[in-house]
Amino acid sequence: MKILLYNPDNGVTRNFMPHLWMFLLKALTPPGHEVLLIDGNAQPMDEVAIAQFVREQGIGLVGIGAMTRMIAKAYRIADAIRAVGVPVVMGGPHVTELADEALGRDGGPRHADAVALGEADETWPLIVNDAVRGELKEIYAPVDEAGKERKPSLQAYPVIPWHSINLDQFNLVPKAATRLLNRVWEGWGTFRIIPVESGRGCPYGCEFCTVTGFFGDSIRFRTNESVVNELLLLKARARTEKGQIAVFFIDDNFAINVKRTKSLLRDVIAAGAQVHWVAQISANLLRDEELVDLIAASGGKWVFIGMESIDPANLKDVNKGFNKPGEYAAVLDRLARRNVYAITSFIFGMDNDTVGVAERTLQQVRTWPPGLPIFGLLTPLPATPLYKRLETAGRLTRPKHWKEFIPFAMAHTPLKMTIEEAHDEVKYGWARAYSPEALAQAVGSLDDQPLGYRVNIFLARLCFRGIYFPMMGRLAWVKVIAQNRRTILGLVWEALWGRRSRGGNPDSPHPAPAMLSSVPAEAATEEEG
Ligand code: B12
Ligand code: SF4
Repeated sequence: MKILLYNPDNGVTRNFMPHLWMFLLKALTPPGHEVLLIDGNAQPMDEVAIAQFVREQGIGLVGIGAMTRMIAKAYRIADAIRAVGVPVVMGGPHVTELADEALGRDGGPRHADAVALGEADETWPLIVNDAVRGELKEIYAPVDEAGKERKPSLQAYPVIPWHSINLDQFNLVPKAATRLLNRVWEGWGTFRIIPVESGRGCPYGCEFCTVTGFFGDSIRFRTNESVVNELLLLKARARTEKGQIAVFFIDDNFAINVKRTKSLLRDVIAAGAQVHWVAQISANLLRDEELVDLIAASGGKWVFIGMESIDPANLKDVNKGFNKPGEYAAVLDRLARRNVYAITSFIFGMDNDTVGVAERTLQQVRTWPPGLPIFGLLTPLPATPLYKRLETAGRLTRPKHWKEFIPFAMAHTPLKMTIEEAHDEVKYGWARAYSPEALAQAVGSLDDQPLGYRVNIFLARLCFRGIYFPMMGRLAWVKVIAQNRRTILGLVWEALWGRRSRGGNPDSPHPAPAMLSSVPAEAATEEEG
């Protein structure tokens, strides 16, 4: 049977990384089937196009996975596929919590023939076999013989055949640039960020998060050997195709068991399996100097830290009191001393937030080593403790917000500001943190570092900017490049003619362009609304 696994686009921007579930389920599919993957973020398709694809390809089963924010699109696509007579099975966090919605048992239309609840590592092969026999059940739950919930062990993790999987749709180097880059900068024809998991589960139970409920508070790990082998496979692929591969360890808290993380990173180093990697680690676990040494030595470049707020009252409200804003700066300095930088994630619209929260947050951010701040709004995801609290208090303004997904829009009223004010805060955060002045300041704050680090921070910021600012078309890129021309010129200048002393090198035959590397921090607050 031909099977299609499909992940809808997020409706806002192009995702920078493929979704792991598709590769994992492909690897877990019983032999004898052909599995095709389409990630809507890389290959956008509408309902008509996907229905036509399914018909033309003779697909016998479609699996769709989606987060809450993509579920409306997922349902539309599922409807179109079912209309041409092909069964659809849906999985992932949203339908796990609201299976009745997908199955049309809540009074609404039916979108899926079957739903896979929770982790589907063990149920997926059963689903495929049932589909072959035309005997799909409505619900597949990961339970043992006694009907008790069973979380899959990750000890016998499948080998994802990264060496042979077609990853054409996931090259971050734009097609137009591939040929040029291949010629002038060997080894940069492709650049892919690949999701790898080393473990699952997080016991912290933050109020807005689905992870503790979904993966359970029992933490499970793959063996070090299986993770190391996967990294070696990816490294080998990058070498053969003369491209770059970076890994995103998608574990919710990569250092949740510090002892085990250290042992994994030591094994990575010993096996020569270092690749550049990113991982999510909570700030409290980054107090350990030895851990941070190992992060840097094993290829760690960026750590995603869910800081959420600089206000301890907010953190306490959402059960994240283990985050201590007072130690954020020390944690980030500890990382930056090893040239590891942070993606610092903030949530606005929390109960203790008032107007000006974005600027207050940015004032702190500007005192930290340069990183990639990101801003979102507190969102009541189904089945989270937050959802229940707001529902009970009658504060949900759009209780089924996912049915009509609106990016960066609140679904409840914050306590100390209006919904519009919360929206303005998030816009302000993105606009100021990624203004040309802020980008120049980030590059300038690394003035004592080699050029490579500054280029790295600049490119990372430029690309990350696309999470909020639409940068899909060529025109949008041209505009961004024009806005940031002074920083770009400064970096290019240094790459071509070497480092310029402050005020310009009097002996240089080339007059130095005005570099923005010395733009004062305050300038970053004076642009774009
Ligand atoms: C990596 C990641 C990202 C990446 C991008 C996603 C990517 N390309 O992988 C980044 C960092 C960009 C990201 C961003 C966001 N993320 Co995110 N992310 C994750 C994370 C940490 C890992 C996802 C993963 O690969 N898990 C491992 C795989 C194996 O698990 P899985 O996807 O759940 O798949 C299993 C089952 O669900 C099931 N399954 C899944 N799909 C299907 C389909 C079929 C057919 C079947 C049968 C089974 C099945 O089988 C799989 C194997 O057991 C999860 C948390 C988590 N641990 O899952 C959050 C998570 C998915 N993210 C979440 C959220 C909310 C977001 C953001 C909205 C955050 C924000 N406020 O900005 C953004 C939105 C991004 C966007 N694209 O629009 C939520 C989603 C909750 C929900 N109900 O929707 C999660 C669960 C975390 C949380 N805080 O609750 N995210
Ligand atoms: S620490 Fe992160 S993954 Fe764990 S419960 Fe909190 S938000 Fe979710």
